[in-house]
Amino acid sequence: MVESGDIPEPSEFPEPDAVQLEEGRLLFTQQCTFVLGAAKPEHVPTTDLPEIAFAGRSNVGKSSLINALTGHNSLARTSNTPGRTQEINFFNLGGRLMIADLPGFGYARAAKANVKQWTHLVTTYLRGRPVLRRTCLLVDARHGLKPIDFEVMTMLDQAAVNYQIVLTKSDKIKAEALKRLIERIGKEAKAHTALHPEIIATSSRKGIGLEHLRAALMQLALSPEEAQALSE
Ligand SMILES: Nc1nc2c(ncn2[C@@H]2O[C@H](COP(=O)(O)OP(=O)(O)OP(=O)(O)O)[C@@H](O)[C@H]2O)c(=O)[nH]1
Ligand SMILES: [Mg+2]
Repeated sequence: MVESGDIPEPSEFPEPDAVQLEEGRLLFTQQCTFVLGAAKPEHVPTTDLPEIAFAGRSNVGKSSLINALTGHNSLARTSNTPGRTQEINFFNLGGRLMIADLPGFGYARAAKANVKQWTHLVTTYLRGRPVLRRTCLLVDARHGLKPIDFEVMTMLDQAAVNYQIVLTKSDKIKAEALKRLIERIGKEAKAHTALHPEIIATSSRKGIGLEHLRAALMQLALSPEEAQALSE
C-alpha cells in the first residue's frame, strides 16, 4: 500500500522506458475496428477484454485523440459541432483492448433532456463496467479543470472508477504554461481518491505525448502474467 505522502507529483512520474514504449507502439499498430454505438445502457456490448474509456467536456478532443492513438483519420467521428454525439462508441483494438469514446459533457446549449440522457447512460456505464480498467479524463490544456470536470471526478470517485487526467490540445499553449498547469491540476486534484495522479499532456494535431499515452494504456491491457513477464 502506498502512503498518500509517497505518491509522486504529476511532474515527477518517470517516463516510460524503451520496452514499454515499444510494446505500446506495437499494441496500437493492431487493427482497430468500430464495434457499435450505444445510446442506452442496455446496448453496451458485453466483452471480456480490458476496456479504457475516454471522457471529457464536449469538444475537448476525445475522438481526435482516439484517432491519433490508433493512427486513423476518421475512425472516431470528430466534429466542430459540440454535443452532437450522444452515444458511447466502442472500438476493438486488435482483440486486446476495448476503447470507449464517451459522449461529451458540459455542452452549454444542451437541452435538459439530453443532459438527463447523458447522465443516465454514462453513470450506468461507469458504475457497472467490471472490465473498465481506466477512464482517461480529457482536459483542454488551454482551459484546465472546470466545475463540471470536478463534478465528473467526484462521480468517478464515488463509482471507484480509476481515472487519469490527459491534457489535450497542448500544441495551443507554451511549454512554461503547460508546466504550470500540470502543477496546478496536481494540487487541485489531490483530494480525489480514484485519480491516478500522473498527468499526460497530448496533442492529436502535433502528435505530442501519444507514445507516452500508448505505453501507459498498454500496461492496462496486459494480463497479470504478461505484466510480470514484461517486468523481468
Ligand atoms: N489544436 C488542436 N485542435 C484539436 C486537437 N484535438 C482536437 N482538436 C480539435 O477540436 C475539435 C473537437 O475535436 P473532437 O475530437 O471532435 O472532440 P470531442 O471531444 O470528441 O467532441 P464531442 O464528441 O462533441 O464531445 C475539432 O475541431 C478538432 O480538430 C489538438 O490536439 N490540437
Ligand atoms: Mg467525439
